[in-house]
Amino acid sequence: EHVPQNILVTGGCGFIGTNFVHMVAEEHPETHVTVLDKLSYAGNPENLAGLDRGQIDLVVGDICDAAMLDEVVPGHDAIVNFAAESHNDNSIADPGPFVETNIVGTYQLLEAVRKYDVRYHHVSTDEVYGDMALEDRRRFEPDDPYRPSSPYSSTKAASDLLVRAWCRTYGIRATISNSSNNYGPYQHVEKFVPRTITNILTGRRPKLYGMGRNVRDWIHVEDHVHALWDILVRGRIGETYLVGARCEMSNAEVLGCILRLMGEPEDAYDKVAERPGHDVRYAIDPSKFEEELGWKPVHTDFEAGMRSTIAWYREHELWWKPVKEQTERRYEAMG
Ligand code: NAD
Ligand code: TDX
Repeated sequence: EHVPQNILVTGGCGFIGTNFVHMVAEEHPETHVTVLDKLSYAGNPENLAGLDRGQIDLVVGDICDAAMLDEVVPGHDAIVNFAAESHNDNSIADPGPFVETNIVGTYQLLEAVRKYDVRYHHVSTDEVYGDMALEDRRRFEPDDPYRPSSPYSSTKAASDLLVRAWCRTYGIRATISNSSNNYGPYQHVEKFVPRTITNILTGRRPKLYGMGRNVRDWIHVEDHVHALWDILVRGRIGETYLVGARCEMSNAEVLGCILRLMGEPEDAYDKVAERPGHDVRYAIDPSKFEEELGWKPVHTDFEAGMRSTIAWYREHELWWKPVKEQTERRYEAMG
């Protein structure tokens, strides 16, 4: 077990990164955190408001900027990389930034890790494995082949492969985690769960892509960030860990749950055009991770987790309201 003293958290002003930094602030006050974030449309520095600036610093910068990394990386004993373009629909509309940040950005981080001998954890997604048929009862396992479908997931897959190669060839000390779909506080309103909640809160009808039969495997973000800490501190170098909470649900079921909890009629939504190339089903088998590191999800009741997530969006209108209109306009422009 090695508890890092000084972590660089890239993308720490986004959804999962913010939750990770809050967890470290609350549970590991002995660990200093430098957040490095470009503050793209998805990053909000207000997410760090109220945290002790003696423990948590913010540097605004781009992970693709090697000269900046030469300034910032030395002195840190670990990097946890959340910085990414993360939204599939955006990647379909304009893949360029995904290639840049997800692939080139990871490459620049790996070069800095190699140069300054820093422990590296790479936050990735179950989407690198592609999808499975609804009838298929299998779940993804760590050694399954990579078969990404979207521009987003293909750039995440590429970044994972760079990490594996740098580990084997240069002996960098790295781990990778591939988690399933996260939900919880601080998620951008472009994503399905917060988009649905804030559509209802602003008098818009939620949108369901296609028939809504696509299955996602859901994990509460607080469970994910605890898993990441465990991997950072106790994970085996070179390993890939699958982080999930065994919670497969169709999009129609998730939407139905939100409508019910918010007191809306069950048919108060619009069916809209299918996402091009839409992955049918994701499901991961977290057994190896659970057995090896003794991690267990706490938020095992999806409805309870969703109730508290809805409450968070009700209470934090000032956080999401300023970007809601532009997000919906962007969806309209995508057609
Ligand atoms: P997000 O889009 O909410 O946040 C990304 C953050 O990275 C933002 O703060 C943004 O400003 C920053 N960023 C973007 N480009 C950057 C750059 N070039 N340099 C520095 N900072 C940059 O994403 P998220 O949902 O928190 O996802 C974090 C990571 O977790 C991503 O790698 C994503 O692929 C992975 N992941 C997400 C989910 C999920 O359900 N959200 C599931 C599995 C894996
Ligand atoms: O309005 C919507 N209606 C809808 O039916 C939106 C925004 C989405 N959907 C569907 C598409 C997906 O099947 O809901 C499902 C979830 O969509 P997203 O929230 O866009 O997530 P997904 O594409 O599954 O990817 C997410 O999980 C894996 C994250 O955005 C990725 O960063 C992560 O890697």
